[in-house]
Amino acid sequence: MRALIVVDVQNDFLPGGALPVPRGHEVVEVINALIPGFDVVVATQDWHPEDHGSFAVHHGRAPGELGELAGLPQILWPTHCVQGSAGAQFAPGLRSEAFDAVFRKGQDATVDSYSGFFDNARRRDTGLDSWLRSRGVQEVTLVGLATDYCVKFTALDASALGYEVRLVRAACRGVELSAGDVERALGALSEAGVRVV
Ligand code: VGL
Ligand code: ZN
Repeated sequence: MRALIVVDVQNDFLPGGALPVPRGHEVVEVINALIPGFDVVVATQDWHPEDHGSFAVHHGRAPGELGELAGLPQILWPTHCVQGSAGAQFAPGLRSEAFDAVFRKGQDATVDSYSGFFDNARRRDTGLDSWLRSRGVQEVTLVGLATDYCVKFTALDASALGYEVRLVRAACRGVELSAGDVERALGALSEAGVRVV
């Protein structure tokens, strides 16, 4: 069984959103076109409480600065994807009615969660792994936002969990806080056995 994992294609990650990914909106039509080719389609949704510890405002710092959260280095982000807000909704036009399940992450204010499988401190799992396993999924294809954060860490965890992992480049966009972050992410993924197609 083959699954498509649609990572964080949410309004706040589109141009004009709170944490805009350059050309993030361009993934929507590419993902819609891929959906019919898969046995199951799941999505992740960044879903933070208002007081989430990754938000720069709670540290009296500027977005993009480095802080600490859960004992880990933490990039401090603009306030984004607050639970129930318009910014947390799926992007307009995305065929979200085709999603068989949605896994929300980043709900614990004390730790960030880039991967769709586990939080960054690996305290909790989202249920995505057991959901996929119970349906006999062995191969996963990753698409969405952002290549250098949530897509990257979801792909690395999928690979470590034993799935065959593919990433469709044309269906991902990155934040690129530093120029070259996307290329470096794709390099790290290739090295981990992810097939970038
Ligand atoms: C993401 C930064 C903060 C992502 C989520 O979806 O890649 N990046 N929260
Ligand atoms: Zn987030």
